[in-house]
Amino acid sequence: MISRNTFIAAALDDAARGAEAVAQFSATTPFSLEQAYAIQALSIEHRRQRGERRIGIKLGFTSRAKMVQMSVDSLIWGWLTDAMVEEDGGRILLDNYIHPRAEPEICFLTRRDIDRPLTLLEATDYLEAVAPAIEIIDSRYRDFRFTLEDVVADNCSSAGLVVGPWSRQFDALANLGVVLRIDGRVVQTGSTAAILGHPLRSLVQASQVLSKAGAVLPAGSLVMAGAATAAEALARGNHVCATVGALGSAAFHVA
Ligand code: 0L1
Ligand code: MG
Repeated sequence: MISRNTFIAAALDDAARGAEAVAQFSATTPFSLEQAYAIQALSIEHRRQRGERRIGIKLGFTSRAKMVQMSVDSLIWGWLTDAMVEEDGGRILLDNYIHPRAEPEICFLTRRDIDRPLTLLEATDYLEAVAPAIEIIDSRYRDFRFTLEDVVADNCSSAGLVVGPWSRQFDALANLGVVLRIDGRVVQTGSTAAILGHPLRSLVQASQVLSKAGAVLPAGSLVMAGAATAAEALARGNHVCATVGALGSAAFHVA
């Protein structure tokens, strides 16, 4: 008989592939956060078996705005794969998603293996570059309703990412203005300071969660630091642009 973890992982993978929502699993039988990360690992294994490659990790709920929007109070993390990357300035297909939302983020490119918990002072030594980015989240749960355990099992709603121009402006990161525009209209504003007080703290947190999971993030990986604002729902025809101060912008069309 297959285990419940295996069943949930396969159901979430099917939901993502078929762009069809499922009901929350914790509503029938609650499961622990530890079990949720085990389910997440199993669902990533499905992607790996289809030829997808892990390219980094994302942190979620790193700002008050996101925690309040989704009524949770803990930082979470999930895996990014090569199949999730969408081209900057390109178009995404709405039909590939269930009910996608966009949130403005910062993306880090690492230059050394992250194989132990880092301090804030060490963080920039581990970085090759930083870029403005947009995360496309797409909960596999109906109506975007989930518990913390559900969303972790669902790889933290990870669905797509668009990464803008890379630079090495690490000193500027503390308090950059963040603006999300849809069809030219400003829909969200914030500051990079909203990401754990300083986005580099996301890298420190990333190193801690990886160490706890017994995982090493190889040099050349991406780390999505988390959103500075709440996420916005997407509709066909939208042009979405996130600007992060001097780092510049990332953008895409929804077709
Ligand atoms: O901040 C995040 O990226 C969390 C994503 C998971 C929750 C959500 O779907 O909003
Ligand atoms: Mg995010």
